[in-house]
Amino acid sequence: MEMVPLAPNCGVEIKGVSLAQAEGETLDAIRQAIYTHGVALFRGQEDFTPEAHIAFARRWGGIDINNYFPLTDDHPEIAVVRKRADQVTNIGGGWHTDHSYDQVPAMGSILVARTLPPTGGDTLWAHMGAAYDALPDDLKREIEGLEAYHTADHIYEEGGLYAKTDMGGDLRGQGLKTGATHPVVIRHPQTGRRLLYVNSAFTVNIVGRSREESLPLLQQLYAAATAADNTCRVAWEPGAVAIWDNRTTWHYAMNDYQGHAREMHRITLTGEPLAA
Ligand SMILES: O=C(O)CCC(=O)C(=O)O
Ligand SMILES: [Fe+2]
Repeated sequence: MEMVPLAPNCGVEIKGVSLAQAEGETLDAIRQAIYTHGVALFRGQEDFTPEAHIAFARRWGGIDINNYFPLTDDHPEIAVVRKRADQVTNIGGGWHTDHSYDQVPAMGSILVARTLPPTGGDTLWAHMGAAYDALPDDLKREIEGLEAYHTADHIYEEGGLYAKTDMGGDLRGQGLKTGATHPVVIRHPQTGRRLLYVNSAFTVNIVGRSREESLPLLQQLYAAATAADNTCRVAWEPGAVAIWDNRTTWHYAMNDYQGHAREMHRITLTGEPLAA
């Protein structure tokens, strides 16, 4: 197994492993690399079938079923992240952290490229440990001990962000109500590293402050989070798989392939409660 960083502060490519076979010490090393680098890219995984995808996720731990994305007919564990050639809107086309609106947010995801556009459709990640470390000391002091409220309702509800687009009809769960409170700075459950844990998609306000009062601080943190130094970018190819840690990273799916279809298979991995 060989590990090559994707960028100085975010992401790693892991070479010389077959995810369909990985278990035991190999799986432990993969896990550790993802906790540290935030996201790992694996190329040449042509034998990572839907069955292998599910089996690998079970070897990792629990599977969370996503409440909003369409599921594959044969495998309810697999969510379909699909944009048809005639659709304009994509899924995940803004910086976000999956499932931060759950009180026990998903640990991460395993995303497999199934149908790719001729060019474009890259995914970007930003490392929230690097983002926290780079904050000025006075801003670190200002956010010490704060908590924030997260929900997905404004994104997925009837009349919400997606419902207003041509992606609205594909999504489920419009009647669901979500809401969770997390520290603004968490410690990674495995590595102990301090991570910025607010995001522009699902974080609504700082606990004890209105949305309006919260926005200046949140926007300052969001701008710092996606500084180029914290990010990495993956250009997909057939057989590529990415596994990321939602606590450690944000991600962003580029929507620069209008007129072409793109389809990814995602399994969401169960996480644990987060603490400061
Ligand atoms: O399609 C992608 O590259 C990522 C989409 C996304 O945000 C997700 O699967 O959570
Ligand atoms: Fe996402």
